[in-house]
Amino acid sequence: MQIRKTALLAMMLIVATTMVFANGGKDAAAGAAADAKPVVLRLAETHPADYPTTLGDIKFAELVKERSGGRITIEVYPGSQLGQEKAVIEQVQFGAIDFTRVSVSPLAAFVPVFNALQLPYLYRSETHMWNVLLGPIGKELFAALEPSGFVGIGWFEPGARNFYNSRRPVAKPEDLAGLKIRVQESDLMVGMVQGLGAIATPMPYGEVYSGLQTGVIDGAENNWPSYESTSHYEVAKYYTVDEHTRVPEIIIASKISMAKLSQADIDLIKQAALDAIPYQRKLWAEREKASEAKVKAGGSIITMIPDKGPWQAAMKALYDKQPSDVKYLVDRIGKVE
Ligand code: GTR
Repeated sequence: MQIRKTALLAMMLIVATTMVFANGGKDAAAGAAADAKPVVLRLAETHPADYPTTLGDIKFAELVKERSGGRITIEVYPGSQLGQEKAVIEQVQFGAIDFTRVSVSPLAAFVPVFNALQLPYLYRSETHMWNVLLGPIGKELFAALEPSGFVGIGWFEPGARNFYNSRRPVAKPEDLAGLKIRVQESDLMVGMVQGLGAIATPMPYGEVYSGLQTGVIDGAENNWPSYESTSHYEVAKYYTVDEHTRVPEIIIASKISMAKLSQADIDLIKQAALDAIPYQRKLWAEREKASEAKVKAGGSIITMIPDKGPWQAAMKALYDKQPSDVKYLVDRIGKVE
């Protein structure tokens, strides 16, 4: 009797164990099925569909789709359909938009240490900037995004920014005196324009054309492709090639959206963004030339600045008033090859 009881217990144990294992297997399969569920994510872009940076976003989305076997779709919404940059960054922060490609300038209003990447005359060249972005400093800055609810995904080429206005040719900083210049929604950019003796007006990108047209502002500043694609050159024909900043373009994701993905998927997304860079940079270089030719043909009057010395000197106060974490990074950026 005792033996039969023990045998029964042993059998029950085997059955129970088998059930546990079977169930464990089922859970694992369910996990894999959940991973395999298609995901659709949205990316907000301010530029029009044919702009090199938007095409870079699209390349990034294509790589993600291909490498996830069609499982992860990133829909790119160009032309500020999802809002202007500052508003979009806020939405990314609380998870209503999954990704955005923005300029570091408005992002620095949320994560101020990013000001270290947009100070005037910071980089010796485009190559210097890329070495900073793709090196340890770029990685540290990505990490600095996380406490504010963002995940750093990738960088794109921004070109150099130049001043333009509707009033007069500008050949030296003093020529800007009294002009109302639109800047991105960034305190650092306000400080930069004030340092040059002009009146800074922060304003969303999408409002600049009418601002110039109605005379609410006299000028703005941007790279050749933006000056051309927005048609600002039609209403502000004096363009000064002072190349005061290179403000990196960045793709960020919402931490809330990324928390729903596996680490393997996040890694796949980051690698895709990295691999889209050469494509965007190639298109960027082509568009810079095409835009320059187009605005010149359209009647823009170009002032070259061979000696940037006086412009750089006017920025000293801006450097001096940076907090210590920014100064520390600026110092390290200077040492990057
Ligand atoms: C462009 C940049 C945009 C936007 C714009 C602006 O160069 O690519 O993301 O920041 O400048 O001036 O607002």
